[in-house]
Amino acid sequence: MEQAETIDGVLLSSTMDLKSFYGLDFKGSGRQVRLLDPEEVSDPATIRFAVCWLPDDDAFARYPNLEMAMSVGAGVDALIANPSLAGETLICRVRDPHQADLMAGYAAHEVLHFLRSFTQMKDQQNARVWNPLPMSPPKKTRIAVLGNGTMGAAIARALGAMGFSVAVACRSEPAEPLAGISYHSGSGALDLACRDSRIAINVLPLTNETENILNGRLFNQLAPGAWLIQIGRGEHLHEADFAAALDSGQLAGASLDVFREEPLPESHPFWEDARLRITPHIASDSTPSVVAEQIHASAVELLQGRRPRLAIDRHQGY
Ligand code: OXD
Repeated sequence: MEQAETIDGVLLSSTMDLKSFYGLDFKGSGRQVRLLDPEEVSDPATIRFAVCWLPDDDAFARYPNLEMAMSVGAGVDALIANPSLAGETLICRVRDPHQADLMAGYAAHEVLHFLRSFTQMKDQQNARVWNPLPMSPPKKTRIAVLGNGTMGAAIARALGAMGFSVAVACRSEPAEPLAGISYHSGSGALDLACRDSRIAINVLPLTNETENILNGRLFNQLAPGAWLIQIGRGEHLHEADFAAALDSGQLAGASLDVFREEPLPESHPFWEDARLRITPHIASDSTPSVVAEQIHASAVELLQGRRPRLAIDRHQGY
């Protein structure tokens, strides 16, 4: 009987055991797709794709015939920046609707925490103080969502459903705009979305154009005493401008989930700043079953000589 054609991939991560975390075992799939840890690879020339999360700088150098590198997450910035990944190798990402819902949940939680003064409520509870604080109706509260990919769209939908006045900054007008949401595209999009917003939520992809985009200029567009929810990438934040905006009161504080260096070093001043709410890059995670399914589908597309549907545009950076 003729043997089914197979395609081999390798798992590359400097921080996690991808196989056990995502349950990446395609044994039940007719073994059309095989995934190996680097130490299981006897002939690197047979490896046609890699599944990655924060691979080492030289991780790809060993595999001369690599055609695709796939991120187990939504972000591909670490792959684009990897010096050992050849320029012509396709880059793919997972597109997980459940991950977008998790992201929306994190954003909604931080929005309400700030707007409904839950930190003060906890302080008051600790001091046995009964002191209701004023609140403003969601419709009159403008929130800027920076980015309109899978994550941004889910956040805008969730906040819109809660009645907030949501302004989305996007590269181009969406094909299917959500009712009740205002969209700003083109060169002035960020300024327009941020103008007079009480909260800015960053979910932009990290590209050369968006590095340091959370800077003094953007903070100054927001309403005085605004809140930043930073769930994009650490490199988006201009830390000196951020410190200045906190000290001037232009920003009341921020929820920070991503950092230039992760884990956030113990000596970093963010840890001690009472104006900040810090979480360890947990705003969302991709769902293991979706990751496994999308890796398998992309590998099969490659095997069949088709461009995987989850391939990104390297030029755009996402
Ligand atoms: C991702 C992330 O890229 O979790 O998916 O940051």
